[in-house]
Amino acid sequence: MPQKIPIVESILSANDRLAEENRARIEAAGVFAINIMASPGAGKTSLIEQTVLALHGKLRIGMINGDIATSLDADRAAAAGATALQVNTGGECHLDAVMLRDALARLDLGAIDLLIVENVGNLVCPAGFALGTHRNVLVASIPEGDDKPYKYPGMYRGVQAVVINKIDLLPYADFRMDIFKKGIEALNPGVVQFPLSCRSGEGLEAWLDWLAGQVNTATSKDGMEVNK
Ligand SMILES: Nc1nc2c(ncn2[C@@H]2O[C@H](COP(=O)(O)OP(=O)(O)OP(=O)(O)O)[C@@H](O)[C@H]2O)c(=O)[nH]1
Ligand SMILES: [Mg+2]
Repeated sequence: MPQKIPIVESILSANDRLAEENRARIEAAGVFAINIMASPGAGKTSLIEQTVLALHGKLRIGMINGDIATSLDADRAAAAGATALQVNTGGECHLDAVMLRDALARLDLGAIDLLIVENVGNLVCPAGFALGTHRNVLVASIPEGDDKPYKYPGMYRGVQAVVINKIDLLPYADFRMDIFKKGIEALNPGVVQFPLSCRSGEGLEAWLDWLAGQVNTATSKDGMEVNK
């Protein structure tokens, strides 16, 4: 049994090394990158669509979508105005640094300011694989329930922002916002949170301001500040 542990560790450290190479490549192009993670259907692509539409003319946005199959989400991001690329993982439940490296080779980084990676819909696997992005963002949503921080702590611990999507559904769901936020605070004290609705647009402004601020701060410095 103990022999298995070093193997897992070496896979993860190989991934971390590649993630650092990805980051160097992204930064050399002056691009800021975020990794969006969430359960299936939480609203990752909807948030990307709204972000691309709202920041049109201010930031040039590239999108890499990781999905098990189809190019539906990359098509949606492209229709909103992003330079979008689809990665099909062929069954894998997450993106890893190798997949991102191969995708980066196919994307013109010189033509974008902000890269948004949409990870595979899953609240467990993506948290274990660094990609080389500057920020990890979790999209939670009201219909998933208020117990998710308690049940999926790894995901909630490893992010620098939490979007709480579908607040338009609050009147129809037994979602206790205080319990939910308490769970987040216990795992990731002080993490920035954005309750919003991609459908109604409520709350989107705060998210957009934060994101644009992150991009501007990072790209106006010599070298980017990275939260792993
Ligand atoms: N009511 C409501 N529905 C929303 C909102 N945001 C997204 N949806 C709906 O939720 C469903 C899933 O949204 P997507 O953006 O495709 O979710 P996703 O996380 O990208 O899904 P996967 O990529 O399949 O994991 C769609 O039917 C959206 O229209 C919202 O704020 N309110
Ligand atoms: Mg999607």
